[in-house]
Amino acid sequence: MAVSEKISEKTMANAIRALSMDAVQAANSGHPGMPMGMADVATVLFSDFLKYDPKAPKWADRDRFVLSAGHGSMLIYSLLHLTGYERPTLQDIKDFRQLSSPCAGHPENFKLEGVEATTGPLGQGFAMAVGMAIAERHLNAHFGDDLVDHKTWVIAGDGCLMEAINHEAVGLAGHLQLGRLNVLWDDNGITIDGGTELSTSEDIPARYRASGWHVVSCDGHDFDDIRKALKEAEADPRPSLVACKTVIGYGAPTKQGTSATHGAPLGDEEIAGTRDALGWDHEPFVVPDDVRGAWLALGEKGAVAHEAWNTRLSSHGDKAEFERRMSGALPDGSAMQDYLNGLAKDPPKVATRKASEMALGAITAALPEMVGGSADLTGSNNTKTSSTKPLTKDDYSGRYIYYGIREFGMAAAMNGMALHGGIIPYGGTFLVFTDYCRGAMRLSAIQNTRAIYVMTHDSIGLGEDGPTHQPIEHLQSLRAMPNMQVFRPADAIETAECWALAIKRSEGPSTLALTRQGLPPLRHDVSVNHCEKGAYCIKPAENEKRVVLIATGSEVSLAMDVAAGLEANGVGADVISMPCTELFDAQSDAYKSELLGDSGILRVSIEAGTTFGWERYTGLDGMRFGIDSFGASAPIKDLFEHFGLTADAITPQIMTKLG
Ligand SMILES: Cc1ncc(C[n+]2csc(CCOP(=O)(O)OP(=O)(O)O)c2C)c(N)n1
Ligand SMILES: [Mg+2]
Repeated sequence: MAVSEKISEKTMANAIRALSMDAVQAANSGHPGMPMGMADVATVLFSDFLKYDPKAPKWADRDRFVLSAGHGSMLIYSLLHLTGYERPTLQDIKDFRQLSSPCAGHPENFKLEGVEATTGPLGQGFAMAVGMAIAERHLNAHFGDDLVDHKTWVIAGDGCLMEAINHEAVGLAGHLQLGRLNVLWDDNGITIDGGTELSTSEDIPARYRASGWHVVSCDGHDFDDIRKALKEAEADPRPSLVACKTVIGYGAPTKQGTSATHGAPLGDEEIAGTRDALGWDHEPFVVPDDVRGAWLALGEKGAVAHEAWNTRLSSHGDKAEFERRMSGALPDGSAMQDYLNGLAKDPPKVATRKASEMALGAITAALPEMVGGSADLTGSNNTKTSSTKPLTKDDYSGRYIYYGIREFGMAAAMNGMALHGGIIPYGGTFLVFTDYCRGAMRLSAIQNTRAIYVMTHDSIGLGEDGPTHQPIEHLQSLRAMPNMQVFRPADAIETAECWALAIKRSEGPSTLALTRQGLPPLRHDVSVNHCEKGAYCIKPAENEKRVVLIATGSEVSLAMDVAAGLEANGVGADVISMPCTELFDAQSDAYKSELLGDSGILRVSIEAGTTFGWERYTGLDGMRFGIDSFGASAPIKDLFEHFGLTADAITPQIMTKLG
């Protein structure tokens, strides 16, 4: 035990309690109960178990610590501050929840080094930690113990364990036997509405054991007992759940053990009573030097392991490659251009999901950091390549994860891998099931993670499976998500270009919306990545231009047919392929108006999804062809006819509108 002789662990934990209740009181908002309840457990974790170096928060072989119960953010802010991270400063903590402070309401990975993941949506931190633990084992299999040998620790609450995603995350971690994943459950029997008996009768340890986990429990306020349980968790080859029996709001004389401490300031009187009860007689935000010194001494311990690791790295044969992968930089090489040059010679008529598989063949061969997978739709999503052998509990070196029917868990695990670093994750399901992934996709966007969603069966073009499987509002709703780039390529060449853009995009997620049905090749030149500007003219008007047709994905070829009909009537029509509206929106006004034409031009959008939002490009006086109801079950040809998405249906309407 390296804790200072003089300062008891209880006193150290009380520093967390005091900072937490004071910060929440000052902000007049926040959650004191959880940090006060878990302060003792966290003190033991940061004393004797977690491998970290506050002077090097990004050290690649640090243990990952995820506060899945993100509402307890003052716990992690206190820990980072006390152990000597540069931020948060004491002032940052005093400014808890204010715009100027990195101590946001919930932990944000982009605001503080040391915060590994943005948490708050309950259950997702835990599920991201599963991805981190996969990443650790995978990189260990490639680079060995000398470079990659760390653990993943999670603090999760009753809520994290109750959420549906927990079932997926626990199932995946148990199946892959992620023994270095240890979850400390704040087993306080309280949620917002009151006692957990209001809403659950689940035997949680039994569920975890049945999923291949090791479970141990401890008194979360008995330091020796906590230490014993964490040792057992570390030693067990299975992922571990440590049920820490705690009292929420520990120390608050009248409110502890009740939901009153969950998410509201304790109030001046209760805080004074807590100071008495804990024997903490310091002013708000004051941590006495000896207590601070004891915490800083803990933080300094990690430098030794870090230094030893630096020495191993400096003489390691894989140093350059390891550092490249962890930095997220792409390797030099021309694999994608070579592939595109090959495509251009004889562009195939294939579904874009197939074109994606072909592109992935080239990309995964050239980029060992790509780790793919699918939520049980491998053969439909076309996500597996000859370079991506399965990642299993017996062989973590594999690069393909059979996620099972766990879309949300998959997306969260992808975030975890991307946050861990060293991996570019991609994963597939049907576009319609982005609804199941959405919470994690949103966190990809918030956290700026390079997670690539391969979403196939992107319209009624999937045919007979019918309305439950046919996305309608999905494209537009994903486009509405800030920092999510949605790509809908029109043919094999555009698909490769979109893949190249998704991979290059280190600062955020991408969704590729891909067809089930075959599409004709439209592009032949590959000298420039035309998708880079989000939209481009794929066919200029031959007659005097009166119409601009804007289409995406499978409807670009339909727009070409419509344009041919218009030209036959003497009406000039540009066809704009718009594979990525977000990238187009970022172009100059000049480029946008060059493409969309001036006010005298009729703008027409065609996309086999909701027309909602297409006024953005067509203007209110333009025309929008799409589908504003749910789909239907029928063969593809009948469906496009039924929904009026054929050249025969569209061309005359445009002619009428032109008058
Ligand atoms: C997905 C999601 N649903 C709801 C919430 C709102 N919420 C925040 S904390 C909480 C209760 C969590 O209970 P528990 O994990 O036991 O935390 P404790 O009260 O013990 O601190 C709820 C419902 C949320 N943050 N995320
Ligand atoms: Mg609770």
